[in-house]
Amino acid sequence: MLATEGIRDAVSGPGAGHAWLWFHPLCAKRNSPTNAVTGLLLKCLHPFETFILNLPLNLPGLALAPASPQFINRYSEPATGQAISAAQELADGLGDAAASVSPKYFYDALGSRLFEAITELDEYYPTRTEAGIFEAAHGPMAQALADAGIRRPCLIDLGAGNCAKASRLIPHLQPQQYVPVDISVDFLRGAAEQVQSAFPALDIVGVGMDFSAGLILPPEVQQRDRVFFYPGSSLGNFSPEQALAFLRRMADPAQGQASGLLLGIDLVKDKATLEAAYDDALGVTAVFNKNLLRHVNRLLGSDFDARQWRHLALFNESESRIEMHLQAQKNLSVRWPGGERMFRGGERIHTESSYKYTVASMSGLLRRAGFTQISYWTDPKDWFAVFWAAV
Ligand code: AVI
Repeated sequence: MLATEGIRDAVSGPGAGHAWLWFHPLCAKRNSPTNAVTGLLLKCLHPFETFILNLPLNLPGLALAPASPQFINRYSEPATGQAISAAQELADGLGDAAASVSPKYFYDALGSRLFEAITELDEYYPTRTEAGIFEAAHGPMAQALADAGIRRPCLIDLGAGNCAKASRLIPHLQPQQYVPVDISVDFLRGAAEQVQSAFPALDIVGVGMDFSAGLILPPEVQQRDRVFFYPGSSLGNFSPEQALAFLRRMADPAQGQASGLLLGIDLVKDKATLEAAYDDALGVTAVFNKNLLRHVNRLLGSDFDARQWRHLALFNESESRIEMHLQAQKNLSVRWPGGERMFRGGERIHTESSYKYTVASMSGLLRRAGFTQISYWTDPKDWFAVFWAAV
């Protein structure tokens, strides 16, 4: 009763009797009385008088348990009719003459934590540079949404991870609903719970899904004023053709139904800065790259030995992309149920491309995808850009 005592004292003076909280059942969100922000009644019994007050829930000192976010896991189900299983996709990529594994397989629970560590490295400038842009320009960004007629957006956070970036924006954009989406389901569940603790009144719908395979969101996600939030230059992990198709799906009224997009994208810069960002002195990115082999072993049943592989990160200037590879240190073979692959020493598995754009090339891509009213903000070195694009 500690929490209510503060309120009772504020209302009726010390020693005025006892107090209790009452929640209006019609306002209560499923399993979550604390979300009934609009309908909290406090009734204070006094030896001589009765006070009935309608108070907001976020009173200082009102230490109630936070609400739980809704969580919908679509990851084990195919996101489109044509979707193939992870094991089949992995076997196909490893069987190609130029072997590859999709970078989405970096993000098991350990991979997600390793990526968090990468974002703290001195060499990995994108995360803190982007954070600086959001910090400096959240006012104009909120204004850009308002200018597009969007006041209480449904903020859809693609590849939400630890939800840290959106959490910093939520107070400025005041979303009606927050929808963190990620393939790393367990990690996302924990992160969504933390956001809910920080914003108990916010309607949160966590969605576990592989959004690279399709952007049709569950019916629990609000259809009006959808603003996709795609920070961190994750769009750069698609080829430009895939990026265009993805942005088109986002803008499509039959799929993503976006009203707008807030997009963070890394810009072209000198090769040394780019390569250091993907091959840091501590070797964290190397571990992140090799952890993919453990994840593949679990999904495919393969017998990769991470010690036999070397991390490589190179800037391919003609393609305007950083490439990450795993290179076999000697001749070796890898087996999995129903398949096998021999790798010669020096042969590579292409694990990631991270495309770098110019402001002009990204603006062009957004326009071709159907977005209009494009604005952007950059940092003082022009290393990174945040775009706002309305449909
Ligand atoms: C998530 N993505 C945008 C990161 C990037 O920079 O391409 C992934 C990453 N790979 C190595 N370091 C970071």
